[in-house]
Amino acid sequence: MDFDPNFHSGFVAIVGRPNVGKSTFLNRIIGQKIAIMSDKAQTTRNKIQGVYTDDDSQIIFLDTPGIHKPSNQLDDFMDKSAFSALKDIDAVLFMISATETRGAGDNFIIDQLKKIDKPVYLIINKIDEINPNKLLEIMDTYKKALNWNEVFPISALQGNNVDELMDNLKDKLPAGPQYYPEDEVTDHPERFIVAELIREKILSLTRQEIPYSVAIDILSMKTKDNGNVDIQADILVDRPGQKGILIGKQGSMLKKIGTLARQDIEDLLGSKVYLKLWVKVQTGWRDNPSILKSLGYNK
Ligand code: GDP
Ligand code: MG
Ligand code: K
Repeated sequence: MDFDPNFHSGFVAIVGRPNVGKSTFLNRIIGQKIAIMSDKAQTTRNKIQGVYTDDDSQIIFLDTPGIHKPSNQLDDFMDKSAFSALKDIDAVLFMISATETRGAGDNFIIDQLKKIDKPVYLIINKIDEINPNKLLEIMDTYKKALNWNEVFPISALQGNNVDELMDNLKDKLPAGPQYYPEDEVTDHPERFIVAELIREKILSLTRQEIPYSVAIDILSMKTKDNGNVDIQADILVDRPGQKGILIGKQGSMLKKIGTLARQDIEDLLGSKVYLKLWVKVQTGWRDNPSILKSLGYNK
């Protein structure tokens, strides 16, 4: 690998409660829909790696899942993957929302961050929603919580102060190689992103708040001679009632999910997509290690 002493690179973890704007931030700086967004909490289940590259730097971002109390194996997995990620990183962005008061979730994360010996930035997001007095108040609330390396108020949505944050971050990273080719925006297989796009549609179309009871299993993904992509996937649910909801009256819900997901997948892959979905009841999949493993939760 070429080594240019003026090139800075490293791994940066983004942590923070659900819905503070982590995915919005990643999407803004990387400019591609690789981190899945939703108004519902916990959409980002796996850590998604986004790669930012410019002339003199490369930053590999880890978008970690929301941190919460473990209650089953999947939650355990999430906690482990979120914090094992912190060992190999060069800096952490701890993001909060200016519109929310400091809570137990924030304190839990701060306690974890105390254990690591890396620069930690406090990112106060959504400043477009508040007035300057409120911002000072928030800074005061967090000032003594941790020995922050930097404090950056930003709006991930509107872009305020985001360039300044990125410049600062680049300076802080060590001289290092370009780990990934420039055109590679994620090192996750396309399958994973496709599954997340399908899951995103399910969460936004069904109003139920059952964050973990739906999983997507991509059975096959094939490019045909004419360039079209054939995708077959199972939607796994926990209970028969959920199957009914997802299929809908005469299949109407499943059709809607399929249509919306297909459009996004076509945008992502840049080819015509044929998407076939099935709904299957697999009671207790969340606590079944072999199913979790087959779905890619095998860290
Ligand atoms: P995540 O769960 O931390 O990844 O949060 P998301 O990026 O999914 O954002 C959650 C919600 O907050 C979405 O509706 C975003 O549009 C919104 N949001 C994110 N950043 C900002 C911001 O800077 N300002 C405002 N007003 N809304 C934001
Ligand atoms: Mg997210
Ligand atoms: K979210």
